[in-house]
Amino acid sequence: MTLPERQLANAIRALAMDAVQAANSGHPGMPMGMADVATLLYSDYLKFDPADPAWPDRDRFVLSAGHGSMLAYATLHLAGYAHPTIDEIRNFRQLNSPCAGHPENFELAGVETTTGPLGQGLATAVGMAIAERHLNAVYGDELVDHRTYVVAGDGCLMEGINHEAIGLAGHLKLGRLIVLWDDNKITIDGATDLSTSEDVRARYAATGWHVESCDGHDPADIRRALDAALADERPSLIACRTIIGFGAPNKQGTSATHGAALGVDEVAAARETLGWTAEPFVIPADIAAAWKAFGEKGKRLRAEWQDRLASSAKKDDFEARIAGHVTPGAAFQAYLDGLVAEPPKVATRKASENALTALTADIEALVGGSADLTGSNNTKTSSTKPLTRDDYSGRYIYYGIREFGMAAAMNGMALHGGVIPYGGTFLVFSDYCRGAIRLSALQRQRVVYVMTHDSIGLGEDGPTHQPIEHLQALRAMPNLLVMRPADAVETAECWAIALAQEDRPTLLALTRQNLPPLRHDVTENLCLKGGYRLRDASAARKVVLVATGSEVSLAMEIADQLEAAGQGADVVSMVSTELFDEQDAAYQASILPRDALIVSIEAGTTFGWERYTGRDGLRFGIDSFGASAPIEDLFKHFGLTADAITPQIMARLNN
Ligand SMILES: Cc1ncc(C[n+]2csc(CCOP(=O)(O)OP(=O)(O)O)c2C)c(N)n1
Ligand SMILES: [Mg+2]
Repeated sequence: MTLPERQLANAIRALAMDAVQAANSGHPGMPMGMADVATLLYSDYLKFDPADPAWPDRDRFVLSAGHGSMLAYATLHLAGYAHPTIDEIRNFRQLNSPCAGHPENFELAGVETTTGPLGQGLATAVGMAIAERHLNAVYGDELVDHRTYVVAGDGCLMEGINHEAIGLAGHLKLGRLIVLWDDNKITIDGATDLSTSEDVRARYAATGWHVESCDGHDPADIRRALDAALADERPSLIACRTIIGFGAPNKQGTSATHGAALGVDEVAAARETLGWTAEPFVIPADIAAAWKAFGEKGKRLRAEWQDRLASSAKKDDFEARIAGHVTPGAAFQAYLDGLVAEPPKVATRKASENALTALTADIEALVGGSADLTGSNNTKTSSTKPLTRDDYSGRYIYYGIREFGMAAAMNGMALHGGVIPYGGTFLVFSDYCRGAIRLSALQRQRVVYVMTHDSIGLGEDGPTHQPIEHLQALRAMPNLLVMRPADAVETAECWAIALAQEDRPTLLALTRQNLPPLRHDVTENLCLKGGYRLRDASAARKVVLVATGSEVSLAMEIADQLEAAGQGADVVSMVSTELFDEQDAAYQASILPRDALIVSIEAGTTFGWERYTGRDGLRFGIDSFGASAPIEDLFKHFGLTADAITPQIMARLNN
């Protein structure tokens, strides 16, 4: 490097303050503070090739402190990625610019993950580091050998998810994970000593991490710390002591630089202080050339990697693995046929395990796990041996009691590629994962959430464990497929659908209690329609009973009673409202005809079911918290029995 590092870093500072000034919105402090660290990372450490941002063996760079998005946009631009262009940076935070307020993985190649909700970027990076080690164990150093770098702020380290994430990473000894902490002692409200007196280094050390500190504005010291991190076999935290807003003479070191434009005068003063004479959005040619040269090493490394791949016996397998298009194989078909031959009365969580047993045998990319509920979620199969610090080739992760950490790690695995993650907990604890489920959906990632104990049907554990509002709350989330199968056949169909969703996560809501078999044909995956007629009315149709999961068999009982009273009733299994909503209007009308009384039955909130029943329909569910009791008593107590429901439907029909 012929230019002083400081000048190269000032290119980041200038772009950050000018873009934020132009938008009159954004966060200049963090990019200006971490510019020196980022410059050294890009010049000497990060393995990347701007010509192929998706190169599977690239290092992953995660900007966990997503508010500092201009750091990501500036470095990608300067390093020579096709995007963002300088015009796109000029339009920072404006409609149609890929330079969104916070980095979005679907806007820019090179943004490895969407960040902004503090702490989650780091937790996602843990999943990337797990996927890297796993694929390394499967394909060897010659095809998979890269690192995951994270830039995280005080906020990322303060969030609760941070502790879940580093606990998992320390335990699994993810030595290729390096977190660069922007230790600027400032957050929005002011100095960090307003709200914390934690010894962060000690916490990381106690969690099995290697910890370094450095002066984040001294390239030689940053280099020393990074070299020490590379040499250590534990995951590393590097506390980079920095000054937020470095270079803005009157505002640096204060929260005033955190999240607002510096102002015209302060930007001018910063130019003076930094010795930066170029006009806004202009990068002097020598500095631009030096930045572009950073990618040269990666270009060569990628070419060498490409050669190794071309001559590898594992080439086809590896490429298919990264492409990630999977279809259930022979074992799965045999399992389906067995369900028809001998229909089982099982809980859908058990049916899920049975489907998974077949799927994990055929599909190596599936990596499962549970947040300490393996025996309850039924997520482990004979094909998935534990993934441990001593054997990363395993395909089952004991996440511990870390639901949020698990969900974020699964996002990281999916984003990394080569792995299709699924993981379990109780449905009620989807609340604990919700922030990460939301990022699965926003980032369009194939993550499968196996959420069992999906209603009061779990019985004695009581209201803290009984989901009420969860199904509808999850259905309200865009781009999340929520599926609640009614028996073993539907559960298998749901799994096949989940694996085919390359651009969205799926959440399977599964029962603890046994359910009778309802489907006796597997020629067509009926769950693909989201809602379908499981049973036709015998008498002239007056009623359509729309139920999900465990309540579909209840609807069948009610239909029997209605038919006995001369009232024709269809039964619709509404396994996924999202998929049903995607069907054409004619299909929807054929399933939910306007001339029938539509009745919804789900052992959860009735909120939102008007969407299908109309205001004139009937909705049966639970609009309070549950209770602790045996299952039969609970369904009776909450009025979810045929004997309680049928008379109410009859009364409405006779009205
Ligand atoms: C989960 C979450 N909570 C709150 C915020 C809002 N927020 C954005 S940045 C920030 C302060 C973060 O402080 P720090 O990480 O030290 O960033 P710095 O001010 O040093 O740039 C907050 C509270 C957020 N983005 N995510
Ligand atoms: Mg800070």
